[in-house]
Amino acid sequence: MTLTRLPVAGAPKKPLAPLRKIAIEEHFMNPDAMHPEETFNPVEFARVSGLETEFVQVVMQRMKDLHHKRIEEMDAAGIDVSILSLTAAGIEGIADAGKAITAARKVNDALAETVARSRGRFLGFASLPLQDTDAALQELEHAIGELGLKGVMVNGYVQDPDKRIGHYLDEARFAPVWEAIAALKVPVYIHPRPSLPQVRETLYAQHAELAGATWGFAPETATHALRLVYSGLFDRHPELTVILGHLGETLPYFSWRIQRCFEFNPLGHQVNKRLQDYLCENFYITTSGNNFDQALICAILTMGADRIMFASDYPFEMSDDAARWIETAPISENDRRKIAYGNAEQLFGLR
Ligand code: GRE
Ligand code: ZN
Repeated sequence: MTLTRLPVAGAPKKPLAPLRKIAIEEHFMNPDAMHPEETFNPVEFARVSGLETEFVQVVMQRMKDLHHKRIEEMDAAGIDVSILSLTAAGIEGIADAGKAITAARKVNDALAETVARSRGRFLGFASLPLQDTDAALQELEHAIGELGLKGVMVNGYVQDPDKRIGHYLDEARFAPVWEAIAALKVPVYIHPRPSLPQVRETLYAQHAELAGATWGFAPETATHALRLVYSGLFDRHPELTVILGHLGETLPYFSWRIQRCFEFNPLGHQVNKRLQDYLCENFYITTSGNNFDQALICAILTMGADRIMFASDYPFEMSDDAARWIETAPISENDRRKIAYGNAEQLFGLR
């Protein structure tokens, strides 16, 4: 008789403890709080985001569920806590400031209730009516100070009443908001939204399939982040923390070239540090919707594992795909734990 298998003498009887996770970019929508013609028209959402309508229909159902299937999916993925945020374009997409103010208050109050009822499974990011900075300051105080939300979600540029104009957060009008955020010591998540119509009509003409999460969201959001850096925001407020999704919207990969070209061509802009330094000191990135070993390793080599947090980008992605990926990605166990939950615990004061 020939035996071909080795004896399993000391095999552990119990499986290893599963990797617990905190997920940082997990979206919901609140149709009750929003004005239907302002946002969440599924056909319009599909059109501007470059999505198939069938995909949007499923995503919208998953989006509205804050109880059953969502919790089941979290359990199956080993996600202890999800930090919930209003999906893009959210409050930022509302052209009318008055409507934005009302909607933000409703969304934040309802979110705080959902968090309170969740027995610790949910935390939340606040939405701000940035169309009116005084109102945004009030809402910030309410949402963070009174409701206990954990930071601010900003879905890209803030809509001007003129639909072809968007306001990026480096504009001077937002200076008091950044000051208040710095004082509160909470992070700001800058999430993609579709580029302005004139960009979609030109750069993505005949190529709606490229305008959204495939590609267009990344340069849109990376540019927003770079505008913050080169406006000197982080020199004025070195304690600010900005979070980017999708493993940094390409910035870790491109940071050397940006820095290099900026050094030769600053065109009147001056900042104190290298881009890589700002990425390491003022930014966190999440793994949302980018379960790619090579990109993760680039991000670790650029920013360090201390600056990366797990996210699944529910409901646009399957949480269990993201979970199985981070559980087996070719990185150290120490880095895996930091990314899965440790960095989030530290940043959001959950320990
Ligand atoms: C996201 O939240 O990342 C997202 C959208 C819209 C389409 C696809 C997608 O907001 O991943
Ligand atoms: Zn997202």
